[in-house]
Amino acid sequence: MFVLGDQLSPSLSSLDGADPAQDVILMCEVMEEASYVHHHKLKIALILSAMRHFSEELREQGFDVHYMSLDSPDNSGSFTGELKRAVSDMKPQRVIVTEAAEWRVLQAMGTWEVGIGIPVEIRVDNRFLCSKFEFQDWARGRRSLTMEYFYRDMRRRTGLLMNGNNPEGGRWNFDAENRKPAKPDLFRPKHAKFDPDKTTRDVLNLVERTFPKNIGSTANFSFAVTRADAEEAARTFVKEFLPNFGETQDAMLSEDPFLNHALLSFYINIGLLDPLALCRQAERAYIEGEAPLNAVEGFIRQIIGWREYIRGIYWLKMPGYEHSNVFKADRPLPGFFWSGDTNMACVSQVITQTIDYAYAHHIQRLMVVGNFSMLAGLDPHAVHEWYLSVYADAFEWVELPNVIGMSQFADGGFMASKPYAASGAYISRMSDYCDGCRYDVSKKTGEDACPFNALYWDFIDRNTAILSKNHRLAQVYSTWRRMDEDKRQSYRKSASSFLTKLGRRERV
Ligand code: FAD
Ligand code: DLZ
Ligand code: SF4
Repeated sequence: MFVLGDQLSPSLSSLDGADPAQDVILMCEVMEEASYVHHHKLKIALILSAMRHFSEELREQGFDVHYMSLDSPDNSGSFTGELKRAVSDMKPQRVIVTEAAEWRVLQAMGTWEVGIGIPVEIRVDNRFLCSKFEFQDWARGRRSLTMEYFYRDMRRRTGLLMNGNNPEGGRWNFDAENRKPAKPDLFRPKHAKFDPDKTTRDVLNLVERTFPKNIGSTANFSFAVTRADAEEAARTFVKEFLPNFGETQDAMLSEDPFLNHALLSFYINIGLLDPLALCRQAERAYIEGEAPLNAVEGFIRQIIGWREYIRGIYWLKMPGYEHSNVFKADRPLPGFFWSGDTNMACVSQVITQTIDYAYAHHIQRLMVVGNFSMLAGLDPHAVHEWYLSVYADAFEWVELPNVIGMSQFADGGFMASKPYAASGAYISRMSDYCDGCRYDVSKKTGEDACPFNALYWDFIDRNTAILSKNHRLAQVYSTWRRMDEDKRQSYRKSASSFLTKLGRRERV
């Protein structure tokens, strides 16, 4: 059995029926995976340390695990190379794998049987609740792939928060009660943190030595790297944060980057936590009166709704989705994406936090960095590679549709019914960032005005041909057309002046 770095689950389909007396498990740290983008140091360290701990877990169950470390002189550097060597050393009768989560690796898997000359059985990844084929069936013949309808099917299918055939509380979605701004709260509990053990410390040294120029620092490492610790993080979330999860879901605070978010995506994505078990845990908190329905429904929707839907979209659209670019945007990423060094307090906060923790929550990713990237016309492929590099939870199957479809609208609206574009007013309403900003959010144009204001209208104006027929933007285009020409010109001028500075790499 060949187990990959995001397959660290005892329930993995490739391990189903495995017999410690005769089966051998192969796991390998390889340069190909560690360098297809310049991953954040914390992301590489999390995956390698969790892999090493999982290999120990398997050994404790009596399995013979062949583990190749990244710095071993024999390491061939690729999954295919390591599999070939293992097959030539051990002469197994067959190889069993669980399908890779990413298109790139699944393509390679498809070549293995011919390459190594023995049967390779590729099993479905049943940690996802909706298989690729079930999603294709759901999508077939629909005019629009609205997440909400997919989510309702998933509720019926799992029975989560269901009362017979009806949704608990009489409604499927309680978002109307969510999404409020937040106030600083010194008494907000702290998320679970874990001190690195010897195995993790070895990995941290390896990562600093091997990837000295990658973004971030391993000094901040406090992730769980074992199932037991990830489960502790999940318990802490459900007890301390879930009750307030919905309310502050869209809020952003300078001094509190995590608010009531789960900080569990990295553990779910590498297999340390089971998504369905986590949802059942959240449901139990509701049944036992420990968390309100709006919070629990909101959390469960993110996992059985958004997470599964995003994966379905990825497999519908690959290959080629990564090159979507409906707006033909081609501006390179500004240098501050790697340093946080910009006068825009919101962008600076989110990027600095990303460098520090390899984490930002959904609205920070969508409405600050993503929104800025789309309004400024940054090349969506470069934006995608940035997201894939900097977040510890970033695997292409989940990152790509979120970036290309949801945040950049680069697929022309296959996924989102309208672009998530917003002026400074939205950021000001949902955060305290504007209080400490060199720009004035209430000013619309000019040197001191919040750049998001002019960029927003410039984006609307320059993409009229693509967006003006979108009925969800009818009001926006009607406002733009009713503006007097001087005002429209001053928006265009302010945006152009900002983008010129950006192009000249001046500090903005
Ligand atoms: P919470 O906000 O507490 O949500 C709970 C869980 O719901 C998450 O752990 C996650 O498993 C799931 N979830 C919520 N929203 C989504 C979503 N849109 N897609 C998939 N799962 C979701 N998520 C990733 O896991 N990897 C990525 O690379 C990634 N890239 C993103 C890029 C952009 C531009 C955007 C807008 C979103 C991206 N997301 C990504 C989705 C979401 O932002 C993260 O899942 C979330 O911020 C993780 O933090 P959390 O565990 O505190 O989540
Ligand atoms: C992301 C990643 C990294 C950085 N390193 C490894 C590795 O050395 N070995 C491994 O098995 N997996 C790694 N991964 C995760 C893989 O990229 C992931 O399993 C594939 O993308 C399949 O989806
Ligand atoms: Fe961001 Fe504009 Fe607010 Fe500054 S004023 S923090 S740039 S939204």
